Amino acid sequence: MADIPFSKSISARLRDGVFVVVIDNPPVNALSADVRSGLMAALDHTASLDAATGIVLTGAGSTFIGGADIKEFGKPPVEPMLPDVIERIETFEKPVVAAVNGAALGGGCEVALACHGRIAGEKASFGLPEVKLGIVPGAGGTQRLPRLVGLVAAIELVGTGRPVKAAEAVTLGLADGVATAPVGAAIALVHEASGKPLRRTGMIGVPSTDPTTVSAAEAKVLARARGQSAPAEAIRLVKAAGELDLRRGLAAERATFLRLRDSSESAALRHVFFAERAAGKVEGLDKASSRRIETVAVVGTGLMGSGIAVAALTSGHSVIALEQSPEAAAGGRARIAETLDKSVRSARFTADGRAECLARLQTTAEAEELVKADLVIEAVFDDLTVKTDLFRKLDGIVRADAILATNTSYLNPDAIAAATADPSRVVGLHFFSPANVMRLVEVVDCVKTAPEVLASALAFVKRLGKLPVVCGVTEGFIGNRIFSAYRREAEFMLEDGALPQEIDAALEAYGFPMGIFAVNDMAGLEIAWARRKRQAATRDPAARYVEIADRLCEAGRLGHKIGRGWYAYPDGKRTIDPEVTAVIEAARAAKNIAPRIFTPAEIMSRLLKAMVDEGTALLTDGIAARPGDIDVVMINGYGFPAHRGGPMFAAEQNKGEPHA
Ligand code: 3H9
Repeated sequence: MADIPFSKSISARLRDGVFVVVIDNPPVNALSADVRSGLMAALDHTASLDAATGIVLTGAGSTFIGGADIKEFGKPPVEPMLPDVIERIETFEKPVVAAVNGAALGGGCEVALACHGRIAGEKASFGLPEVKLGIVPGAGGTQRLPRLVGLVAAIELVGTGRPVKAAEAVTLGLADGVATAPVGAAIALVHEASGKPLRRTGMIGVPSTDPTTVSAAEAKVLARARGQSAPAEAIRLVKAAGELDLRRGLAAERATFLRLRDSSESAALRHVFFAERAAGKVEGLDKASSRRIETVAVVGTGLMGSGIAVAALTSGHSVIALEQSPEAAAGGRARIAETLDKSVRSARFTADGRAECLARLQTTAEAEELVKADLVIEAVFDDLTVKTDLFRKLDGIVRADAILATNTSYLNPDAIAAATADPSRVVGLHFFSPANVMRLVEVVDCVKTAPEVLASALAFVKRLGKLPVVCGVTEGFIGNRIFSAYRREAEFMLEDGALPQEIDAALEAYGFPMGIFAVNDMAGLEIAWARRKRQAATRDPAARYVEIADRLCEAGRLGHKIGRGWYAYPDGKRTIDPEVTAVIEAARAAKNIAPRIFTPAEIMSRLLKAMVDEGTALLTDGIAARPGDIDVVMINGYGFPAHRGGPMFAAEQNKGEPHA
């Protein structure tokens, strides 16, 4: 029997007496209007089709259903609405089983939850990630999930948006089984369920749970929610599932979904979603020209180098780590193994995976070994002479088609590239520390970088599972340049009357995990101090310069690791230190500045303006391609709260007045 089309993206075929309905709406089978109407039509058709015992729902390609179509948000609603399709599935007179071939997310998970059975393929995952978009599930997720997995697991999954893989889904009771061929197994389940009372999820009672355990689960999720409202709303609705009947629970959920969908928090998070996907794209760049990178060499195995090595190993690459001596190479191997161990301990990685990674790692002190590398990333001391010497040497060793990447944070990569005979093969890959954890990588398109080298670097960063943002050459690239600008503004305010703890409190209330002075303490004050000293000779003497940080460094206050910086850290706890206040007051007195009071709103307004002004300059100079790229960098590298959308988005929303 041929496929029967029900809409552009829905078709079905009878297989072993079961109607197999396939959702084919690339790229992720989102539940667009055409999918919803096609599903309704397929259900109507099957109801009257005597030859069909029931339905199996599955997705074409590698996704089951990626959720509601986020691009439809904010547009006039088009019937049928998703909750109606889902109700039709749940109340359908014949068995409907989901064959979950890939990700079942958001509305996709809600469709699966309403089916009378769920078979997970080996690549399946289930998740309700709506809170990450500033909303709650809007088609029954908060009401049906706790009926299958209980309140505690539902609070965690809905409150954090964490997806679960096939095996965990079965353990939780979310899936009925895992199969290599999920459609076949789902067909068998339809036959098994036929003629028996159907298991309608909405009719199942929510298992009763000890209220203390529920409160503990709630507190754990809310502790991580940091100023976002969606997680608390999602938890309230999950708990309501234990108290209200399905109809009233669904009505409460829908009302909350619609309210949050129109909120500024959700608009910001949707902006971030699309900005992250746009960031790695370069207009006119031929992705197909990228070279396959299998063997990666990392030069230097300090904190950054070993983190990069781990990121490359865990994403399936072979790694050659080069050090200056056999002893240092052995030390590097130990550091990489220890980082892998940590990943195993924090469940980011399995013990088997660790052993397999170490088998793909070669550590050496012989630079000639790098002839095997497709890509060499240097992560040595950030000094121009050290790096140019290294690149000159590498240039004579590596293959002609190998790519050379520098991980410099502040040096000019064009100057590093100039040390090679072929600067077109040089690109910047600015990782953030710890490089095996942080997603952001600034991919620096140097003046002479060849397009295929840039395309290869982007593809490599994506294969690492990381988030590439392309930027041009400028001191500090996108992130550190903006960071420097707003740190300068923070220091101006210090001199004018604000204290570090007041500035940090304003940033933290806005949603930053840590204020800028606390961040400086964590990073250590010595690197920026060394830079200031380097720049001293060329600094414009007429430009305002705040000396407070220099005074702290001279007093040995180099940050958290020695227990003293902008704060004191007795027992590791951040504490206001009168000695710092005295240094600040002395600096004000030396310039005859009469301190004034700053409100948190003024502090934030000035810091955001500094970020936006610098961001605008980066766009004007062509260093960043889109305002969204700047937002993505600040959110993923510098703790800017995602639910504010990034500095450029916040400024745009507030029409020139960036403080929301
Ligand atoms: C929801 O469901 C609400 C319901 O509770 C209630 C409704 C009433 N819509 O990430 P990728 C695009 S809220 C539209 O690179 P991957 C994406 O922009 C939704 N477009 O692929 C990109 O486009 P482009 C809850 C979407 O393989 C392309 O697809 N669902 C959607 O790395 C490829 O994306 C979510 O939050 C969408 N829902 O990962 C899931 N999703 O090529 C969000 C993706 O033009 N999606 N696009 O740049 C994801 O997490 C990942 O995309 C997924 C695939 C894991 C599915």
